[in-house]
Amino acid sequence: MNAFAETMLDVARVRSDFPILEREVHGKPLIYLDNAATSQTPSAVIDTLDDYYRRYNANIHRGLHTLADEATAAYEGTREKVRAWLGAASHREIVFTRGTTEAINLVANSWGRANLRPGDEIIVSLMEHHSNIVPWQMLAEALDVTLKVIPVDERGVLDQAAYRDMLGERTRLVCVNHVSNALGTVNPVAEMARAAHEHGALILVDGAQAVPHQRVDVQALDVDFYAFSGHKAYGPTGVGVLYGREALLEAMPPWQGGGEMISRVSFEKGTVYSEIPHKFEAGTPAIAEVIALGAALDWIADTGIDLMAAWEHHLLERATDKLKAVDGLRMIGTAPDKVSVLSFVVDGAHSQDIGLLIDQLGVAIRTGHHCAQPMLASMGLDATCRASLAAYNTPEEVDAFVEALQKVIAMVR
Ligand code: C6P
Repeated sequence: MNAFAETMLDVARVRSDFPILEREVHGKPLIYLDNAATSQTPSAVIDTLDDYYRRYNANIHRGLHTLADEATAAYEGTREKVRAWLGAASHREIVFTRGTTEAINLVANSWGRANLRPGDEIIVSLMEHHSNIVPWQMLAEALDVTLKVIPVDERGVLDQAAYRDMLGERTRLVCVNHVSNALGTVNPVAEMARAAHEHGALILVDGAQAVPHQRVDVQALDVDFYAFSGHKAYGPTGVGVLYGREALLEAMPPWQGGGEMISRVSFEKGTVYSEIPHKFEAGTPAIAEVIALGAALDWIADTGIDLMAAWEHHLLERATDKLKAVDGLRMIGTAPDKVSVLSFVVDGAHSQDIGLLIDQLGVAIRTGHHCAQPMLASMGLDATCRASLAAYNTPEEVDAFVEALQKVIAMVR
């Protein structure tokens, strides 16, 4: 038991920030273990959304009235918070998107279409979420670019030797997640970035599962692009972030046209685009959600990301030990460096049946392919059960989850 984490994170206080944790499901206290899909939102985030619509709902930029000024200041204030949170050099490097998926599609459609030529190579890993596979497949098909796939060992660890062998003079971009949503593996992205750069390639990191669980510093990692979603980091849905190095974003063409992303439009003289990052934010953005993402980052900062990480690690170890003792259960993803995720299959029990029945006992877990079909298929699987942790989970919930799981397994076998 990690006595440090036990004493330092006041989990009762953390939980009191999340009204939804008080609800019951099927007459049982909710045990929410689907945090990798979407984490719950603290009152501070809910109140920020509410406050925006009650007090200063207005479209941002260009407005001359007070409400527009206030909304713009709060929106741009979040950009600065995200910059500081990711350790980016400039707020110009922070683009708001709808989520990780849109951030990756932005890079594929803008940087990819402007820079890739037939015969170029993009490296992705086998353990990517579909949102870091499909945009590259679409691009590869359109531009006659080759996709190479880094293999993964039976523990769920990327084969770094194979990766280094794949890098070559045709490699233009490496796309890898910081943390795998299906396995929980933490990938050595700083080391992978160094190797990519040695070959003159760029690296895009999908940080959707990393930002909620660990400190991220894009300059220390020395990555070129980094993406994450608000709704997995205690923030609202509909908002995400693309970090991109300033020089890269400057040189990239816009990928969506419309309002906000122009400084002048004329049929006679042509259109002049806005400066970065606005060049990549066409149309009215998710203003309230962006502002509330700032509140989520404040909440994480106040709670303490290191404390949260230590606490979650303690829960992960406890849950792993208990699950290992369950008869016929096989953990999927046993990398030495893992966060938050417990993926598993059980002999003689369908994952979907487990998910449905355990819900009846108040426990929310996810079952299926977790949008990582290539990874699961390589392990001979089409689905797993996945419990994923957040800072508000408790050792008692972990114990109750494993107890409920035992009951469910006894019912379905
Ligand atoms: N993973 C999960 O249950 P969006 O939908 O754009 O916010 O995030 C997509 C995404 C990208 N990368 C990783 C590593 C992810 O985990 C996700 C979302 C959810 O695991 C939904 S499938």
